[in-house]
Amino acid sequence: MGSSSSRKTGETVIVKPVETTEFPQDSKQSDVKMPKYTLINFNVRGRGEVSRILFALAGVEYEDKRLPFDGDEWPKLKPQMPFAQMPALKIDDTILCQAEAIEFFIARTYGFAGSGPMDESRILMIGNCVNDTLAPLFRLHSLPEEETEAKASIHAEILKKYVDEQMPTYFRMLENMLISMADVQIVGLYDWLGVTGIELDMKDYPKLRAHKERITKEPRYAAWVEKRPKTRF
Ligand SMILES: N[C@@H](CCC(=O)N[C@@H](CS)C(=O)NCC(=O)O)C(=O)O
Repeated sequence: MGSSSSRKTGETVIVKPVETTEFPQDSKQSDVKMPKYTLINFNVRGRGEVSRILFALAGVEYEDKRLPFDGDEWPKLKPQMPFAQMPALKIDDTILCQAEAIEFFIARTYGFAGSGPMDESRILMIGNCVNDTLAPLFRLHSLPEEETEAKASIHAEILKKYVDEQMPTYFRMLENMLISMADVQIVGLYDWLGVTGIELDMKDYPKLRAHKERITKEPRYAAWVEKRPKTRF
């Protein structure tokens, strides 16, 4: 094999074209058919909103099907849902349920699940922490106004668990990642905290403030918030 050191100055070097493997015609980008997505949920942000935000961030079209709480539309549809609950995501003729599984599908498909198994697992770890915090928040939300003592104790539980014990770790883990599903889940948590009247004093948490700004100022996120149906939660 002739080495470059044996070439004379000015000698024409013939570069043999590298043989390439042609992609089969049907897998070329232009021929890829986008699935038809339908996200089905009640007419609330609720457990469907992280998925809606992920779709907005990805710039992906989907049908945002919202059912009223009353009327017979949901009772009729319920038996067709895998676990008789919403949210659900139809991908052409396949149906997924469980909010976090749906979020993960969208995240994984459109690049919001980090890169590789460790990022994915960390994202799911944070998602589980967010869900742990949401559980008492939902309890709080369903308590009648006069249950002030019970409400105060749930408030305290949420703040201790979330703000003091878990939040600092979220941010250490998310720091080096591009926007992920976990960021959107955390922003969804702020939304729920606001709905249940929990004031989160962010002044001592510059990372938390910066995180919230980073996500909520993302132009596609902001545009979705502007145009989404206005619901109480
Ligand atoms: N773990 C499920 C909970 C789903 C759930 O509780 N769905 C409620 C609405 S948020 C529902 O479908 N309620 C109506 C029913 O059960 O008939 C998830 O995360 O998707």
